[in-house]
Amino acid sequence: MQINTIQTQAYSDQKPGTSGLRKKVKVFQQDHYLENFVQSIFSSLEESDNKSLVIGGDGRYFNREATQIIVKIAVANGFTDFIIGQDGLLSTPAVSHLIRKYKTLGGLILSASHNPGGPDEDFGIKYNISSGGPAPEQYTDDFFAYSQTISSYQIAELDDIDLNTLGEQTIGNINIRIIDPVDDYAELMASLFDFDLLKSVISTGKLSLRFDAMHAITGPYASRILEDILGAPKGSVINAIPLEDFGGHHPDPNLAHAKELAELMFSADATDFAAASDGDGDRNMILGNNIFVTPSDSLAIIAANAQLAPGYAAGISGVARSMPTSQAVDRVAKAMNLPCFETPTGWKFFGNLLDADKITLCGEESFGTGSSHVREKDGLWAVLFWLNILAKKAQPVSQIVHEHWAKYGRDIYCRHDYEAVDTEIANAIMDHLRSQLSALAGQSFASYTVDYADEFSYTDPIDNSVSEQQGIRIGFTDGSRIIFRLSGTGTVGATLRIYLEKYEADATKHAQDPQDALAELIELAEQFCQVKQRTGRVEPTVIT
Ligand code: VG1
Ligand code: CO
Repeated sequence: MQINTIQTQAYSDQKPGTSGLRKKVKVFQQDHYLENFVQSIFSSLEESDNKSLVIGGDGRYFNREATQIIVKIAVANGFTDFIIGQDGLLSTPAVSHLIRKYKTLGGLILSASHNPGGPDEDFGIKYNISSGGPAPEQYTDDFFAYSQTISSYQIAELDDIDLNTLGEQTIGNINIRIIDPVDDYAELMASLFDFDLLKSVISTGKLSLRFDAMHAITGPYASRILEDILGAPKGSVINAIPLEDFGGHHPDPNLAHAKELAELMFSADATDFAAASDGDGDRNMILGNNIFVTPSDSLAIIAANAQLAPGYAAGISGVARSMPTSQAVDRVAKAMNLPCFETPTGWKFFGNLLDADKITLCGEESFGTGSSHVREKDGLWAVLFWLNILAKKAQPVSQIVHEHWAKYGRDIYCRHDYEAVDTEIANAIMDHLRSQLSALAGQSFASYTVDYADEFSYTDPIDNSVSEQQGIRIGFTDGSRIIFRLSGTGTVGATLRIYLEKYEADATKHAQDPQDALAELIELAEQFCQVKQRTGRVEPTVIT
């Protein structure tokens, strides 16, 4: 087989963010852009005898072309065994599982997750290591460094591979296995949850549900598991066909982008349970009849009820949450006498804790929940966990949530995002915040007194690696917090995220609307960061 060396020029902007390299499709389509980055990954990896890779993506525009290019570059770089999802499709958690199950060196995920897709929208690529988890910063720093000086890449002269036909294809010493994207994942889910119990309540209509796949990757997974295996009536999974542009929407499961589903759940036609997932299937939004469960509460409730699912009946070793995620899970950990870790934003920071069995469950406020079953957050896993809890407890979602709050108190929570802010203005906002930090502790603002104000820095307890500048935190003496950070997944300008949290022990105040309960903190946040004043915006782009 002919291997060609192609001369190229480095691009200066291939620095991976919170979750891989994300850019507009048009950026990826520039000459040699994708090739450069893929070669930078392979050239940065340590020499290994393991020559196998998993490849799959969320089906967005450019997924197929990118898959073909990656295979050819991988072959030229010595890879001989490939596991690829049919049509180039695999969800992020499914890739993580396949890497672990088939012990490949790693995997490439083609996705920009919750970002919109299409010729004028976003594409992304992420490398996962042999544990199944996202490449930690030591890796991504190397990829970036290599990409800045790359002068050539290697590519094999191969015909495009047939992505549609299941089974093995052999080309010389190269073995390519096209697999059903759902089979292995469905088997894993059946090993963790009580499928017989779930089937008995779902197929009989005792527990009605709606799942919005948002025309993204979880369509095939949810249709198979919820409808075919567990017997939910056909049509329970909506927007089930993956589309290259997600039907023109943001495949982002939150109250703003999964609006129809949210409206249904607050109407007379509400089902007992509803959920949605994102572009690549790792996020989840949980709703019950007349209630939205924040991701932070969802993590806490799953932790408190973990023993109800067979895969977790033996107990959990500990929990972790990203720093901006509410402290709801901390309260459960304390009551259960479990270790609880606070990590920077991004799933890669949970990897070491999971590998060392310091934690079993972890989550992020950004609609991400997961466990040690894979090394990614997992949307359908969270849905099945909730269904398992509902089936066991035989109570409505709202009762479970309110009883949880009554026991632990409620961490009233919301996030305000200002998207596509001019980068210079966004950086100036962060600098302005930094300049205030040293003087804030002890000062009072309205009914709040600042307890601490700092910039979050994380030392990984397993490998002692340090990650700095992971968000600005202002904590108050009553446990309330305001956190500011800039997104690392956006592709246009900068996105400022403001996270607001207030603890309420009094059960008579638990039914409050978060925007009302948090009004004073929302005003204070503006006073500290001046985002409205500096951008002229009157309100956040998205409130979740
Ligand atoms: C966002 C979320 C973060 C999540 C990341 C990847 O990052 O805040 O919690 O891990 O997206 O999720 P940022 O840097 O934009 O805040 V996914 O589902 O887009 O891979
Ligand atoms: Co995602």
